[in-house]
Amino acid sequence: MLVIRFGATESRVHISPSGEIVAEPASPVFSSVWEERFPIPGGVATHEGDWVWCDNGDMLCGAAAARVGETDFESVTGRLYDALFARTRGLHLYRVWNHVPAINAVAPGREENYKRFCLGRASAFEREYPGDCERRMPAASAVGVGGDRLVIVVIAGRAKPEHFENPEQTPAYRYPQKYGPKPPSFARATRVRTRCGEWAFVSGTAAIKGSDSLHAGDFDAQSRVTAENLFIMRRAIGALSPSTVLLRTYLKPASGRVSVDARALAGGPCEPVLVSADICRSELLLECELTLRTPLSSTP
Ligand code: 3EB
Repeated sequence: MLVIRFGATESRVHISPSGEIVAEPASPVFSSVWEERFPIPGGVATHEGDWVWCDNGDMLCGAAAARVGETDFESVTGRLYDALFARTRGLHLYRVWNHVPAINAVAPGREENYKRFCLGRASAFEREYPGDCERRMPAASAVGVGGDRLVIVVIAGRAKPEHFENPEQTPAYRYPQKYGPKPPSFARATRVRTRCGEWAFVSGTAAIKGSDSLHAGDFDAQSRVTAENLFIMRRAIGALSPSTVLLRTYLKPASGRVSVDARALAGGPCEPVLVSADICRSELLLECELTLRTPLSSTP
């Protein structure tokens, strides 16, 4: 079992007494539900350096938290990703969450922290999958978090997943250089059939068409474009009739909002979690993501 719990005052990851991997990013919550639970049964949980892992032979989940500072943003990101890749070798990545401290801050003489994070992550992808990076990139999100620890959470597994792009958005890994020296390393959605059920993950999704942010400063207009992009991705991943739809929304504190129309954003009923977090592009006021899950019927 993987649990992602918001509302902590300091980011940390740990193994619970019942053997669950628990990631607690230091982000305030607005919703009454503070955590998302990913029912990945069984497995043995272990500590390995910055990471905690739980492996049930079919799916592997992990979480890490590590201090990052002005001088070492790229190298700490690279170190965490190198360890992630070492542990998931022979498996496929399904979903990665990145919680980046001071995400929009710029240290003197440096790029913005998000761009430095992207550089560290992209370099690690290239080291692990030379010449084959893009096909390996799973659904992901990267948002701000309080404190000074970079938090990374990952779900991987044996079964080969399918990755999807949004035809109305430039693939993030081909964003032009103005968004940073190395583009973000993720797919818009990932779907996989595992022994623990069928999963689909829609990446952090915002008011972007092509590679441009739309409607700077207009929350309602950004919400409409975000809902449309989520709908496009739900259609792209196909006829999955999920028993569970988790909607996580990140609201930028500066948006002044504390609620959203979850049903409109998810395109139907969902379990909404509403988190306060800065978004990687400072003009974006919200970002949403989906986790869809269908248990496999007992007969194949
Ligand atoms: C975007 O569409 C908005 O860097 O991993 C969304 C999802 C975004 C993932 C990442 C960034 C990331 O580009 C930002």
